[in-house]
Formats: sequence, C-alpha cells, structure tokens
Amino acid sequence: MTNRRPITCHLICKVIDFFGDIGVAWRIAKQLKADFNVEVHLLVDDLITTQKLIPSLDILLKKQTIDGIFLHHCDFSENSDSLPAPPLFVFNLFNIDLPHQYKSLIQREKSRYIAIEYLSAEPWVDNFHLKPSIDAQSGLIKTFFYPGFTNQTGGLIREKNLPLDRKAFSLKQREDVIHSLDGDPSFFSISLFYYPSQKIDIFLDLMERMKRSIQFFIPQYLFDLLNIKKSYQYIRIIPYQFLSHDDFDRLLWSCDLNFVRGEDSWIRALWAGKPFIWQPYIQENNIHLIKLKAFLKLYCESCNQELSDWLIKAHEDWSHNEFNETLWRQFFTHQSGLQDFALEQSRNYSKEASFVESLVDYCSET
Ligand code: TRH
Repeated sequence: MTNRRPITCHLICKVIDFFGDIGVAWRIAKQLKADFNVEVHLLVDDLITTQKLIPSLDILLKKQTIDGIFLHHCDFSENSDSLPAPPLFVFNLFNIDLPHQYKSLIQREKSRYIAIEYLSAEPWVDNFHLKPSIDAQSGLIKTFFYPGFTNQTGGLIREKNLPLDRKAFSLKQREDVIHSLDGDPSFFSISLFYYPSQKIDIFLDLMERMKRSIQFFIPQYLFDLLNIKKSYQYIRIIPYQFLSHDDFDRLLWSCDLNFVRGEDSWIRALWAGKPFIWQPYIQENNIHLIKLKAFLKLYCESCNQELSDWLIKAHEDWSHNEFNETLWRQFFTHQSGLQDFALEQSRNYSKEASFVESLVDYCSET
C-alpha cells in the first residue's frame, strides 16, 4: 500500500538480557523511519546496552534524537510515570508489562495498542497473529502482531534495499571486510556468535583436527570468556570489537559458515544466504528446542534428504554441545550443496512481505 497516512508511534523496548531486545527494537525503528517515514519514539530502559548498538548514544540524556529517531530513557516498573503520553500507535516489543499509568494513558488517548511477539516458526503462530486480547483489569485492548515465516504472519524483518545490497556485495568487498578484521581472505571463514554456555574450546580443537586453514571470527567479549591458552597450527581465532548492524551483516555475508543465536542475528544469517547454524535463546524445560525443531522442519522442507539430515543433526549437535567429529567433517563434503540451498532459501523468503511493511500496512488500515 503506497498512499499511507503519516504514522507516529511509541516503540517500547525493555532490555531483558543480551542484545536482542534492543537489537530488534533498533532495527524496527530504523526501518520504520527510513523505509516508511514513520515518526518513531523509542522508549528504552537500559541505555548502557543500547549504546552497544548505537555508539553515538549519550547515556546521560533522558531524551535524544539519533538517525531521526526520538529516544526516551524510561523506567517500565509498575508505578512508573516516566513514559510520555502515547501517540496514535503503541508498539510493545515482546509484550512486556507496562506501568499502570501508561496503560491508562493509552486508553485515554485511544491509541492503537499492538504487542509485537517473539519470532517463532511454530505452526500455532499463524492462528495467533492479529488476534485481539482484552486486559481483564483495565479493559485495555491489545492486538498481537507476530513475526513469522509464513504469509499468515507479519513476516520477517527485512529492509527494502537488503536483497539488492546483498546481491551487489562483491568479492572485493568481501576481501576488504576480511582484511578490516585482520583476517586472510584465502582462509575458510566462520563467524561464531553463541551463548556463553557453548563449549567452544572443544569445538575449536575438533576443527583444528580437520587440518584446514579456517579462521573464526568471534566477538571480543565472548573471546575474552574463552581464556584460550593453546596455539593452533591450522585454525586462526580472530576476536572483533562489537560491529554496527551493517558491519555485522557484512561479516555474515563474507563468511562461509555462520553460527548465530537468538532472534535478530538468526534472520540476518538467513538473509546472508550462507550456511548457518542457529542456537535459539535458551529457555526452561528446553522450550527453545521445540522452536528449533519447528524452524528446521519449515526451513528444510524443500531440502534434499542428505542435506536436511545433516542440518538437523548439526543443529542438535550444536544445541547439545556435543560436537561429533564425523558430522563436522561431513560439512566440508556437503558444503557446496549447503551453500546453494542457503542462497535459494534466502531468495525464497525474500519474496514474502517484510515485517515492518506488514506492520505499517496494518496500521494504515486500522
Ligand atoms: O544477543 P541475543 O542472544 O539476543 C537475545 C535474543 O534476541 C532473544 O530472542 C531475546 O529473548 C533475548 O535476547 C532477550 O541475539 P540476537 O537476537 O541475535 O541479538 C544480537 C544483536 O546484536 C543483533 O541485533 C545483532 C547485534 N550484533 C551487532 O550488531 N554487532 C555485533 O558485533 C554482534 C556480535 C551482534
């Protein structure tokens, strides 16, 4: 839909842990502004973590504007009155509990209240997308808005220019990225972004036994936790300082295999069109493994049996910290097939409406 009326919104982000909350919030905010010229007020509680994603942020300011986005430092505790009065649209990222006073303001201002949920490939998501719910106490009505992998959901976060930018990414640009990180473009390149519970030292020893020139790019803060003492003959471990969203994308585009995690880097790896292994955010009672199984079922639907078997086993191996040597040797046998499949899937999913586009269309129609 092109003749959209101008939209002003609050986008609420409570930083729970790690970087995904603000990572997803900042990505949505940037696209709302850049692709749809929405006036975005990002209400966030943890400016220290936010600054990781937005280095120009001043952590002492209650309000500031960055890249045309208005950032407000807020406190989301139950009795807080730090939130400004809401505009016509309120997007509550990951459906956090809101202060009583703000919920009353939403009702008084008759704002459209949308709860953006976590990404999942589980089939039930299709039936919950756009369903309303009424808060028993306050009578406040909110609409659930689910990202997802099917056209029955809001779709996946994907900037308008991303597919073209990715397609235009040249070998020379890849070499420049690898050199900028002190890597060697002739090495097989693997990016490692994982949860600290991963026994990466065991995995690296296994990869050394492959006797291949492989370089691993690891975020500095995860590298520091590794406390690596030994030196390797074949593999290289290259720590890197936290990258901007765009530079992180280009790292994923430049590598031959990407290990990603959580919610945002997962989908960035999908758009990179390179083989990836996803580690879901670890949840109690292994609920995250149900999410993993649902994603692999969907993602591997059009994959040949041999590659599908390998992808499923590799994800199980990775999520259980097992690192079966035969399995990882097989990666190099399957590599070109996995590469072709990853590129094909990236293109397939690029045909679906993107999340922010669906959200803006929905707001324009309500
Ligand atoms: O950091 P995460 O594990 O975040 C998690 C998940 O989002 C999870 O769903 C959520 O419940 C939990 O937070 C609270 O992984 P994720 O989602 O990939 O977010 C990391 C962000 O950091 C992402 O936006 C990519 C960004 N990033 C950079 O921009 N530069 C970097 O150098 C690195 C390593 C990451």
